[in-house]
Amino acid sequence: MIIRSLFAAVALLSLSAPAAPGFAQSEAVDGVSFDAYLEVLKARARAEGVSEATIQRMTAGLTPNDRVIRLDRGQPGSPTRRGYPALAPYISTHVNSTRIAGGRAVFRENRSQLRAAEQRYGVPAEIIVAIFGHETSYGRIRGNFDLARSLATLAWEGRRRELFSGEFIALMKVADKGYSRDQLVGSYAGAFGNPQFLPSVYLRLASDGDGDGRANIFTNRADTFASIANYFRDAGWRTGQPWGVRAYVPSGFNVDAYKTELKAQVCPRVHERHSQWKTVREWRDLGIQLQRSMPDDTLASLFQPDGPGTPAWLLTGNYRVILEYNCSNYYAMSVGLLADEIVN
Ligand SMILES: [Ca+2]
Repeated sequence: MIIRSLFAAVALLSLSAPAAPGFAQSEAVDGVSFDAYLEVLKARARAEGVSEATIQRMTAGLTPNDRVIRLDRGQPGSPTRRGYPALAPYISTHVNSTRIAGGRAVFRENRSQLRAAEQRYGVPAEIIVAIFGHETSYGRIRGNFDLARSLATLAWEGRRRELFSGEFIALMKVADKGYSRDQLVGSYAGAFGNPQFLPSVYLRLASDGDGDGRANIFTNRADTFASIANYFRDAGWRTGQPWGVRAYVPSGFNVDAYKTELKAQVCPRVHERHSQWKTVREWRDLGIQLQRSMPDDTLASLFQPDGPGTPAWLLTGNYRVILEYNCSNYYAMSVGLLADEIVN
């Protein structure tokens, strides 16, 4: 709050008086100057083995980007106590006919590359394509923020310094592999390429799908598919298990009676909406019917996001893997449903 009002006061000041050259609207939580903090980042990159040439080309002329900070602060927080926005309208805008047609085209046109990723990592092609569609509209919208500038700005500004300084150093290491600063552009928060990986994720999980020795997630589809699939395998995707199945809840069934009592450590507001885990057999014994069969011993949680009388799903552990990519029930449901549309 203090930061926010300080920011507002500085913004007002900049409206009432002409800005001096180099005047930045934003400032760091600890008052350190951007240039001083950039020297700290550069020293750390050097200490971690990044070449001097890379450090210089990636940081030349770097200034803080106020727009990045504004966008970062404008991120919606947790839902209000009034409840969660409805899922159905979100699905109708995100799993629309354009996106379904786009996904089917990608699926058709890249069949052999997708099959290779599916076989190597055990992750279904349609899930890979659905992630590609959600992250960048199948590669059309990858973002054009200078990643070095965005990450240096967010690290310097300091509310999540640990996260963003680490990502800045990771970006230097990505650049050191021979990617130019012009190539290293993406979202305001540092995600880039077709799968919108953060630099640290790139270093850990980006994969070479076409065997040329590089993981080019910017323009190479085989590499993009392999990288997304590797992310999913790493996050624990179980081969052969669906993400979830539409379920029919008998009238009068009280979904709330089976609410989970577990408190998730990461994004609890997302997980608190799911029921307890039960096997498919147990759910069936309670009267829940499945649209498609799943083995009786599959563990699943019941999710009826929009309340009684609206669609419900039984979600498996693979749904939680989609949440690892982006922890939002809206995102994960949308990815799962798009994947289903792509192959059905
Ligand atoms: Ca490659």
